[in-house]
Amino acid sequence: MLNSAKPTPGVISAEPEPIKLDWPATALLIIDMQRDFMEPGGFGETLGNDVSQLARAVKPIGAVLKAARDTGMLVIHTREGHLPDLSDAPPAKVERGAPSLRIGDPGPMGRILIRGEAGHDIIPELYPLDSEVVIDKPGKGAFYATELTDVLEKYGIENLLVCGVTTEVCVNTTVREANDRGYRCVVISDGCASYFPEFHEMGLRMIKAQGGIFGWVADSAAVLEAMKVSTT
Ligand code: TIU
Repeated sequence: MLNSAKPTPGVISAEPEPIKLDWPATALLIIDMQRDFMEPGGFGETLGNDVSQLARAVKPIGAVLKAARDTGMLVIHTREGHLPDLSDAPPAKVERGAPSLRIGDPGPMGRILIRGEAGHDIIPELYPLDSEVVIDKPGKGAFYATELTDVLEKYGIENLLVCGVTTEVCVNTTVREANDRGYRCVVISDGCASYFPEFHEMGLRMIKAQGGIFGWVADSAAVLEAMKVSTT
């Protein structure tokens, strides 16, 4: 755990300070744990990245996901991707850089970052249950052009446990969007990963700096410890 002090039951040992959450008003938000980012042959690799850097987040997310399922917490998964006709993919996104394959091109896991293709799907280890919410998003943030706000309002959610990939891209963008909308975000440090370890580190520091300017950061052990009393 980040803080060496003994945790108070139900309080997450987080930085910059411990935080107690109202559990029924808390959801687990898992960002973009898709084959396109995690596996060779997908979008992440076409951008020139070493996708093996992301594998470390799977187990911690799996542990928190299990605890969320056991305690009946609302679980929301997101997937970044586009419609087959690319009508929701801005040219600025499709055309940028010099990837080996562009969004919509055929790859080994189907068309790159296109909804319904194998690469767009969530990795088997963290596959959503039918009862869980899956948000398809065309952007980096999970609020932009999605129904996420409606879902959170419907379930009375005020707090988000956030994890997924990548730390400085879709996780950070979503946390910033959530912060502006008034949600408390606790980012699970070992449940996030980046193709660039130094960006992961800085991405987390940016969130918790200045008194938690965007939110709180805690590791999965601290979150799991606090969740033990979530239903008592
Ligand atoms: N490239 C990169 O680091 N991330 C993305 O393109 N999307 C997400 O972070 N999901």
